[in-house]
Amino acid sequence: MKKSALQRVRAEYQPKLPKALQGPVKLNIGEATESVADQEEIKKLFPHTYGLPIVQFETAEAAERVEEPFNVGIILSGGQAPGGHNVVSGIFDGIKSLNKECRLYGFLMGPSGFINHQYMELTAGYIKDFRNTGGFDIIGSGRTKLETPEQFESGLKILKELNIKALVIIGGDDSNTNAAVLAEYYKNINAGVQVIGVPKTIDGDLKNKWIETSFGFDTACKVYSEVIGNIQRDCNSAKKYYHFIKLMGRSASHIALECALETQPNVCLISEEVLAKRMTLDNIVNYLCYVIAERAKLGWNFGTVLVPEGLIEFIPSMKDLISELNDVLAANGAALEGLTEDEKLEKIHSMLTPVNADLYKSLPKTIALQLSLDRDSHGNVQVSLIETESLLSQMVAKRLEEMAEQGQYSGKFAAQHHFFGYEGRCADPTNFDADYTYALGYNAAMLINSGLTGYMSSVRNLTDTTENWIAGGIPITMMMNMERRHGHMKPVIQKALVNLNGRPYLKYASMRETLALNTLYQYPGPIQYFGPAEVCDRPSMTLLLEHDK
Ligand code: FBP
Repeated sequence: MKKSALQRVRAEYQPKLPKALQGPVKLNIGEATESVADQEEIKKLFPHTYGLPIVQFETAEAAERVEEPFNVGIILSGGQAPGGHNVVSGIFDGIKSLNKECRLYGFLMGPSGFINHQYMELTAGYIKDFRNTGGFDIIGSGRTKLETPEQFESGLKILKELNIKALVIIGGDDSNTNAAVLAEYYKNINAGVQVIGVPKTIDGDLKNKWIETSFGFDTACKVYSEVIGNIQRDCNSAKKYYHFIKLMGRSASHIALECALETQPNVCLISEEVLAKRMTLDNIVNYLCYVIAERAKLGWNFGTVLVPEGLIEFIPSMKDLISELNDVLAANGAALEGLTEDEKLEKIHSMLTPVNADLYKSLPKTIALQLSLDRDSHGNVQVSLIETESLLSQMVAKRLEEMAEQGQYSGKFAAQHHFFGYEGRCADPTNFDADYTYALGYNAAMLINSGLTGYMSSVRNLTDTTENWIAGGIPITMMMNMERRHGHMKPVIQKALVNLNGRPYLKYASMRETLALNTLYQYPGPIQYFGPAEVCDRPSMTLLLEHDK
């Protein structure tokens, strides 16, 4: 692989570890735990891994010799997130620090590699080229769900063949839920295999009291904030466009909120607020038109609007429409095949209940078609494929015309559209993510050596210096509750949506009116890997505010 200058120099970066992990470790065992809700049900479903204690590492006086070398397997699961490669190098360095003969195997292309026995050994020479880089290309990732006993048994065969004592699953809330189910399964059959989870996702929605942030969120938001800042400079220079910028985050609006705190756009929509206030699409459009009309009065026919990717599913009326569309499409797939676009729209329209049919008809044709696209393997609409940013701008343009006719608006409106998502998922990790992921991986190795299973690697106190980060493990069952998924009650890790009583949201809400009716853009600039700590090591605003910093 030909390397860029930055790649060559950045490869030399040595991620910082918390003090507790810098030498031999001692395990501190806390009190027994309970799940966050539905204790009885979760306990029944996880009889062997429920109620485990929180554990924390401390510096030990002397290293305990690890006589027997052991082997570890890893899976990268779901969407890419910056720092995954450093989790891998952290695990590698961690197990090698215990015994040079320990080996690390990577299952290829996500859980499917585990089930289908596709793997490779990760050696020092191979890992070297991936240290401090973004991406998951070291072994690839995939979205196969690891959830059936047949898959667990198939995986167990290869684990036994390779003499693997522990499997590390690096994934989001669903993958870590599955890690807990797998840990329980292996414990129940005495398989002699431990399972450890690592919290990953740029969406930032795998977090709670014990997992302060998922890795990748910091880097992805900084990439998006850089380009939003650049667009804002362009916007303020030419003063002729409204930029509608959609930001990834399948469900929660953490990314949009973080970028708003970093860049101070004129508007940032927050899906969780839309749901809480039971706002309609019209309410949102009217609010945008109010801001645009007020700015026009000041002579400003330009601005920026951040739109979270998942917005459409949080608008109650759209949610109802999408849900009915899911059923209609599932039941009538054959009848819709081969129709022209117009025929398809007409046919679907005729099959919807009157309220949903009206809403469907009111949507721009492109959006109605996007809503009628094939569902993912779980029957869900693929929100990242719906151009919400253009839906909003088209509806705004129409409404502004009406307002102009009624003498309520006299500006000019021209829109530009952007979608930022994939470009942030494989960026080279920030110093924060590089250190955090390396520590999560190294810590996972120590959890394995302590014989634990059903734990998530946890590194906390993240707004303090790396030295003072707290390393340990949290029983995954502790983060679980029961939720209805695809018609059945299932034990799952609670997804963290934007908390409307939390400091990050309240901070943005307190500035909102001022930002809308002024031009107070902030320009964060590109991620810096070398230079003053206040520029290079600063964690996300969300994390700082959540910890009252
Ligand atoms: P994970 O939750 O698996 O980390 O993925 C997050 C995400 O980046 C979402 O923000 C986005 O909606 C989705 O992945 C896109 O998925 P895909 O890569 O399959 O297009």
